[in-house]
Amino acid sequence: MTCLFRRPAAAILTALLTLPTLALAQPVPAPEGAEVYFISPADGATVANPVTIRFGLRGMGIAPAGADWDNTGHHHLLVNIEPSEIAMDESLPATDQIRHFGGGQTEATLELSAGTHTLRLLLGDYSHTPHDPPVMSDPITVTVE
Ligand SMILES: [Cu+2]
Repeated sequence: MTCLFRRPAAAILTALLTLPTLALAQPVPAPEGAEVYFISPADGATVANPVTIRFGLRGMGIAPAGADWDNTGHHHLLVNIEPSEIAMDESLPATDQIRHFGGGQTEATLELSAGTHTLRLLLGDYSHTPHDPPVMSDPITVTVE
């Protein structure tokens, strides 16, 4: 008899405890019209090391990682990685191919190996998770001498 009452209570308690967690795990919505793009280099450019890359953002603000502010995010530079290889609903790993600028940087100067590289910018929220839908630039190709 008691068990019959305890089980639904446990189920409700579990639901109550789980719901906020699920809500937190939801991707942060991207505002309508948000756009991330490369200011430089230009698509198809030939560049020399060190390469300075300037990040552009329209319709959103920059916030450092950890700052959960509405309509903000921080830049990630994708180097030779296809969006289909990235889980867009979880925190982005930090790798050579996914570089984080969690300080809110709007440009970076870095060394790239000689050859042709495909670059993209992808905004992440306070927890490094892409927004919904992801705010990602068109790819650019640069050739490093
Ligand atoms: Cu990040």
